[in-house]
Amino acid sequence: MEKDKALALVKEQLTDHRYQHTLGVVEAAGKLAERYGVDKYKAEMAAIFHDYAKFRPKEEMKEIIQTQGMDERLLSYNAELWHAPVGAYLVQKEAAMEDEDILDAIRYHTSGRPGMSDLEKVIYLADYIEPGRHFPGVDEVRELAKHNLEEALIASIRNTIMFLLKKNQAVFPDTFNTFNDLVLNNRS
Ligand code: DGI
Ligand code: FE
Ligand code: FE
Repeated sequence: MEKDKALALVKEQLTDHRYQHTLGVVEAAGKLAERYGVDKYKAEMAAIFHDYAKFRPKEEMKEIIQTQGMDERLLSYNAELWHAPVGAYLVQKEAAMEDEDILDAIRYHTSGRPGMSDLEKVIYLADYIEPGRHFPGVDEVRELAKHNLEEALIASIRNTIMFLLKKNQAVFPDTFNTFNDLVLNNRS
């Protein structure tokens, strides 16, 4: 698929603000892909589509999770988690995306998962550090991302977990498991 075609499909699904965020993720993902030897086309495609399902009605997302064999534990946690796996499903169904690496990068871009591929790491991180993000701690992660993909990813997941804990929000187990997996396997 052409990048422009993909962008046009996504633009229809998003608000202008969210589309601008998506363009930021594409830019960040392209740079990270070059830096860390990840397929740039796949990184840009996954970035373009990563928030495809962001504005689907909750009821529609819930039904897709229930009928398509997805992890139903998601339904007990924050609905913000749902657009990632549902997005992977809809991008395959509605945009005819068949590349499993790209679909996995979309699927796991919010929760992460243990054993993430480099492409998945690039998308998770690009989503966190894209130029339009301004939350506390993001500059430190941007610096880490220049030198070490794992260190940067660990910092971004740690920040996300701490952010949720401070708001007394439940943390999806995969997010903790991803953090543990990265810390335990990060040689240093
Ligand atoms: O879709 P975006 O806003 O670009 O970013 P995202 O897909 O990373 O969504 C992150 C949101 O999900 C963020 O506001 C935190 C929220 N969230 C809620 N519960 C969890 C969670 N994020 C993670 N990683 N794990 C959770 O358990
Ligand atoms: Fe997202
Ligand atoms: Fe995003």
